[in-house]
Amino acid sequence: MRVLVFAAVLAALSAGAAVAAGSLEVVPEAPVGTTEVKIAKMKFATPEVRIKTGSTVTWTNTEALPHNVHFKPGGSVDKEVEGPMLRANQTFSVQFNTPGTYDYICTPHPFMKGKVVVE
Ligand SMILES: [Cu+2]
Repeated sequence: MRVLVFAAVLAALSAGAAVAAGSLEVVPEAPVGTTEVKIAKMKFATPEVRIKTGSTVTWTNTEALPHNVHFKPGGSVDKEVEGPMLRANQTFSVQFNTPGTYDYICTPHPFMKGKVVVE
């Protein structure tokens, strides 16, 4: 799944710099200054974070049970982004390029909810 996400990002990048960056962009590594959201006890420990446009959020699963981060179309989300299942201590990073409110869930545990407010 991780490979598929990267392939999609590479395909998007190779489509040309003239194409505007999407509102959500999966990035391969946690950049310096990223906003961190830990996943613990079947919850997103910081369920709402506020960031500046162009900033990155990195999720880290801190427990043995696998979780992911899944944005479904709606609200400010214009295309679905389903992150890979994260095992313990694995991370997933997304850069937000457009202001708005981005709600997300964990695919296998849809009661796990979070939101990124991009200002
Ligand atoms: Cu989960």
